[in-house]
Amino acid sequence: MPLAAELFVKCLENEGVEYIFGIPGEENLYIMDALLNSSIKFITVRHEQGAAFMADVYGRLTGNAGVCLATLGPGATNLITGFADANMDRAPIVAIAGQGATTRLHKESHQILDLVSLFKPISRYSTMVMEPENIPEIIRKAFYLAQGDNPGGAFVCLPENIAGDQTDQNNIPLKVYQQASSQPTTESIEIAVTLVLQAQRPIIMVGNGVIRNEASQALVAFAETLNIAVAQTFMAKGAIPFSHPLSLGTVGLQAHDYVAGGFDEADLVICVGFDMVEYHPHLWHPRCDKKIIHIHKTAAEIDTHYHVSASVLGDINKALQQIAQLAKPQTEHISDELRQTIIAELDDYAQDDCFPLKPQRILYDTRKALDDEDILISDVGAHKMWIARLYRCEAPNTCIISNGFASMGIGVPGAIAAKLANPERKVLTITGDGGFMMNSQEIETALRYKIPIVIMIWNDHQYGLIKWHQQRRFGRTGFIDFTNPDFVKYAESFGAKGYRVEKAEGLLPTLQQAFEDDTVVVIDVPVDYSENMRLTEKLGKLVGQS
Ligand SMILES: Cc1ncc(C[n+]2csc(CCOP(=O)(O)OP(=O)(O)O)c2C)c(N)n1
Repeated sequence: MPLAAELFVKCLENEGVEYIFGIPGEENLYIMDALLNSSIKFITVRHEQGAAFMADVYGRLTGNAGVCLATLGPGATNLITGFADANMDRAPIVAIAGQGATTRLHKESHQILDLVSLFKPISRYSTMVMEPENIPEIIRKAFYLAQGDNPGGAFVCLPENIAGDQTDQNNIPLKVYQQASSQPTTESIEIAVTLVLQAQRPIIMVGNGVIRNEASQALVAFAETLNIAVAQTFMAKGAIPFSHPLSLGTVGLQAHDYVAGGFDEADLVICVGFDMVEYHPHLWHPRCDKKIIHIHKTAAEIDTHYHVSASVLGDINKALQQIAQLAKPQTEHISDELRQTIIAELDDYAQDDCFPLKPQRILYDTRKALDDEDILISDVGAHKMWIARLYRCEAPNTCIISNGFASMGIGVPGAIAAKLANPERKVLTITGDGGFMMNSQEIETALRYKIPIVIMIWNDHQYGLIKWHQQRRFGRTGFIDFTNPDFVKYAESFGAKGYRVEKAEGLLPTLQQAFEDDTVVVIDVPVDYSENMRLTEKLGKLVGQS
């Protein structure tokens, strides 16, 4: 008779799980042992937070839930930040934790926490296996909900005594299926078409839902057919190529985006796959004076500034195709002032030889070093704001920014997962020195599994974004300074390569060399963040979320 842990692993295989990221513990010994006979590759990491971020980015890039695993108590709590990040960024993730035996869960007991309650507010589903025969249903439900219309986190814990119980041979994994998206109703399409026909100055706002639902092509066709310009949120970068004439660029950083992004002059905002956690509607719809069409798989959140005139729910591809067929093209579209400003700004700084380097110069050279399909993973901080604004992203899922939960520390583990999911592409993470030190230990993981990634650190010895906010709000700063290790020596001590950029012209050749090195490479790039306040002076206060 198979053990419950063996059935559990069979069910994961049945879901197509390729990797599990995690750290074993005493209470999940049975699972770890069952994994020895499995096709699933276990990636042993150095901190459970790293495992959760890896699962987060793997889920976001592939659409299949990334899986992370920890022991009970402290192992499970260490998963929380990366797991919450995935849940709020709507990346499918399944977290598995061990749990103490059911004979001691009712009382104070070593390392016992009520894990189901702990994960409940940050997940779509949180449960504990109480009987081995429930495992097929629980695993199916976890993946079904994590990968559903509103994707996110599912948490399952397995008490150690249940894991070691025997289970019936007939207890087998359930058939895997994902409910097909419902079709938008004719009535909702008609209402949307009427609004588009009535509009004088429509604008499209794209959120990550377009990329998640593989609707980027349909979106570009929709925009072209109707001649309507497209603004993208941070997490929708690449939904329409930056170089497309109808692309307005990425919005959501500065107060000025409301004007430069074209929202000020718009009378209709067509929100496609837009999630409110990313860019609060009061920032782009302050006067509540526009009509909104909401096209998504899930219903719109209620918000004073997001009062929708039409809600087209269901398959996003179908919705876009059907509306485009029935509506008429606009004679002119909102001007791409924001995109033109960005092109001009990048060109202005292309040869800037100041040292430390300006963010604009770094991103200009970074774009040169990466092909359109290569992947850039941003960490969280001032560098993220610059990446969101200036990185010219040409294809979906090639610039990964966490903008829902927006947790520091995602960069290094995220790059590892991105490379595992896309071994043929170059993967770069840009991180602040603060965020880098939160999960830098995963350099060892990347080296051990021979996962070549390039880590570019914007070195300013400070929590740069917080300094930016302090300068703007109070005109003085505090509590943001720290010292760094020698990043080159630090990298080398792991067996990775380390480079320090010592002049502006040095960056591009160093990046090119780093990708040729085909190992884990750390590049220390001193950055000049005095540009932050200059941007604020030019474009108004920073509204992008940290
Ligand atoms: C885990 C976590 N802690 C704190 C914050 C708040 N926060 C956002 S950005 C930031 C500073 C980031 O500093 P650094 O990594 O050096 O990047 P920089 O801003 O200098 O580019 C902080 C503390 C956060 N988003 N996530």
